[in-house]
Amino acid sequence: PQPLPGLTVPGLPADFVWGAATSAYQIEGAVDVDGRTPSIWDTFSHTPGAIEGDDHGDVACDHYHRMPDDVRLLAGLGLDAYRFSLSWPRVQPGGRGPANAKGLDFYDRLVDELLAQGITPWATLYHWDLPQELEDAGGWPERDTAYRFADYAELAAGRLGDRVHHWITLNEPFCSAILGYHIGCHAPGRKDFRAAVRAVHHLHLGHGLAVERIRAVVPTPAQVGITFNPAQVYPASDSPADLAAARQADGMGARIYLDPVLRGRYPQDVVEDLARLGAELPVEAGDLEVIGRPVDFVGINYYVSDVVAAGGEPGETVRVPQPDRPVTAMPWEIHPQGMTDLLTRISRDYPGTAMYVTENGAAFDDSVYGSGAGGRIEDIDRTVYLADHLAAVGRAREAGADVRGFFAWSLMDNFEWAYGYGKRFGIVHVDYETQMRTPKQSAEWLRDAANAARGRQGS
Ligand code: GBH
Repeated sequence: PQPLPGLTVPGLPADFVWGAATSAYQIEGAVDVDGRTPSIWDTFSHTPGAIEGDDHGDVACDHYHRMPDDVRLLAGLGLDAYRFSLSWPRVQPGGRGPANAKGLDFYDRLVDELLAQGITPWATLYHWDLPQELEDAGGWPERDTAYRFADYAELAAGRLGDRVHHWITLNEPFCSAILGYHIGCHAPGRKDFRAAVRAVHHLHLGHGLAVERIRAVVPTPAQVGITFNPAQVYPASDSPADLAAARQADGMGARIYLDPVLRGRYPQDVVEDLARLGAELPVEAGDLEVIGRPVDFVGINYYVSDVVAAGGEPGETVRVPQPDRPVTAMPWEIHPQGMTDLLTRISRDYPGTAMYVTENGAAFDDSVYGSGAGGRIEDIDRTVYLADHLAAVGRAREAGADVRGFFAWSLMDNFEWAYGYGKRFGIVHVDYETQMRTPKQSAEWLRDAANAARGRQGS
């Protein structure tokens, strides 16, 4: 059996932020409680065949009803910070008009419980659960959705901003736009590339408008950022065709998101690639000033890297599997060095960017020993995965990247989108029959590694 990784992660300073993350639809359940209306994920998950096993988030981890216990659990893990998301249709049913007091009350109580336990709340405003009414009006491909998002951001930040000082506007706009509107494996399940490209721009616009509205209502020291999952691309060979494919994949997977927010413009090569594919970013005068407003940090979610080659058709790129890399249960390839390369590359190409790893983690088929309160989950593979990726963050820091924290995905097993409940990313096990939570060995390791880092003199 593999030994537990050591607790000392080189390169992480004493004030490094250690946290865990979740999102609303993946854990809350209570989908029709206290005035919440459906989001695109309610509709999508109840579409037969859309989700593995036809699973849905109606109950999920029942976190809406178990929140105080879950916060106590989190406190027991000794982490500094908790990243959660707000359900837009809970806070503002239908996506328009006044706030729903009962919906906001839930997050108000969550924040107070966290602060009472000494845990810093990090609030994500949009982790993919668009109110269904706004999708019915056209969704993110429509410009109006960006304005609706800014209104919602102001409602949420206005209520919580006296206590929540860390705000993330969007989680992974790539997934919202491309998986939701182009590939169709995520809500709302559309398959329209041009619409997806419009969605990219309107997500960015919504972000920029929201940054301004949040800053207007949250007193200093508000920290406002956005979370991306930028592709980390390597060319399959040095051939001109593969180098061109890698450039294109990097443009569509990383720079189309990073450049407008961090440089205030879209990359010209991406604009040209899109034009060849018959798509266009619907940029209007002034949009890029709004989108390029300074952020305080960028959140980076990292799971996999991509080796890319030229495809058969001109302009086609293909992802080349790397059989020598071990895989998780997804099965996604494990490549910690990709995290180092991604973080150092961002710090080189976008100088001065403060980063937090807002998600990293893995699904594995956990072995559960015993049951009930005496149960034990020795998830050595997840523990090693987290340790190897934290070490990768340490190396990026030593190479000069300003990475200030790491949030494990996820605090607990939850609704893994199109994969349903069969894939478990938690550092805490959830028994979906009883809703019992059991911290896994990885949670204990993370707690001890965080403690070891805090005990060290600054580096
Ligand atoms: C995150 O997205 C989400 O923010 C979170 O809600 C989710 O639970 C978590 O990840 C785990 O999935 O097939 O090898 O090419 C992750 C986005 C997009 C990352 C698809 C992996 C495909 C890998 N993912 N990508 S591969």
